[in-house]
Amino acid sequence: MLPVVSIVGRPNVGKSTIFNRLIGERKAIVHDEYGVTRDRHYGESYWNGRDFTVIDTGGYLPDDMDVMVVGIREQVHIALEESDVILFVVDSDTGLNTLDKSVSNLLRQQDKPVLIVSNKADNDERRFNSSEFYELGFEEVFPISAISGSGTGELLDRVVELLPESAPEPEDSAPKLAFVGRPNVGKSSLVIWSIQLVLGSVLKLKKTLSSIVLLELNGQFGNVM
Ligand SMILES: Nc1nc2c(ncn2[C@@H]2O[C@H](COP(=O)(O)OP(=O)(O)OP(=O)(O)O)[C@@H](O)[C@H]2O)c(=O)[nH]1
Ligand SMILES: [Mg+2]
Repeated sequence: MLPVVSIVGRPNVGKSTIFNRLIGERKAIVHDEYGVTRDRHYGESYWNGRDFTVIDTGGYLPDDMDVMVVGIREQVHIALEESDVILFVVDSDTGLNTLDKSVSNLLRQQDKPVLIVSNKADNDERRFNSSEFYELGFEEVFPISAISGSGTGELLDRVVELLPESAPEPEDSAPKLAFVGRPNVGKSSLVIWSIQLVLGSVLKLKKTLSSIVLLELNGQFGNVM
C-alpha cells in the first residue's frame, strides 16, 4: 500500500486546487459518502522517486456553520486515521480564521506530521504574511500558490521526507487457482484432493504446489471455495 497524504482545511482555502496540482493529469477516484463529508477524492502523486496517495476532503455546506464545523471535524478524523502526513491548508489572502484554529486544535491532539500550507501566496506580501500561521502551533509553514505552482516543490520535498518507507510488495508470481461453484457441489473435497495429489508429486508439480499452499497458508479455503 502506498503512503497517504491528506489535505484538510476550512472551505475555500484551495484544497482541491492543491490536490489537482499534486495529481497532475492523473485521474481522481471520487468516493461519494453519506454524511456530512460528502465526497473524498483519491489520487496518486509522485515526487523525488516516491509514489503516494493524496486525499482531498471537503464538500461542506458553507451556509450552515454548525454543519460545516461537524464536517471539518469528520474530515480531520478521516485524515488522522488514514494518513501518514497531513497538509493543513490555510488562506494567506484572508489570513488566520477561527475555523483554522478549530482545525489546528483537532490536529494537535495527535502525533502525525502536520505541515501548514499557506495557499494563495501569489505575491511577496502574502508570502510574508504567511508567518502569522506559525501562531497555530505547528513547526513548518509552506507558502505556496496552487494556481501558479510556486512553492509546491519545497512543500513536496518535505512531504516525501516525512513519508514512511513503503512495505515491499509481496512477490506474487505463482499461478492462482480458484474453485468456484454453488454450495455443496464438492469444492472443498476437490481442493483437498488436489493438495494431496500435489503433495504426492512435489517435484513435478512445484508451481501448482506453491499456488495451493499459498491459499492454505493464507487460510483462505473458506473464502475461496
Ligand atoms: N489567488 C489564488 N486563488 C486560489 C489558489 N488556489 C485556489 N484558489 C482559488 O480558491 C477558490 C477555492 O478553491 P478550491 O480548491 O475549490 O478550495 P477548497 O478548499 O477545495 O474548497 P471546498 O472544497 O469548498 O472546501 C477557487 O476560486 C480557486 O481558484 C491560489 O493559489 N491563488
Ligand atoms: Mg474542494
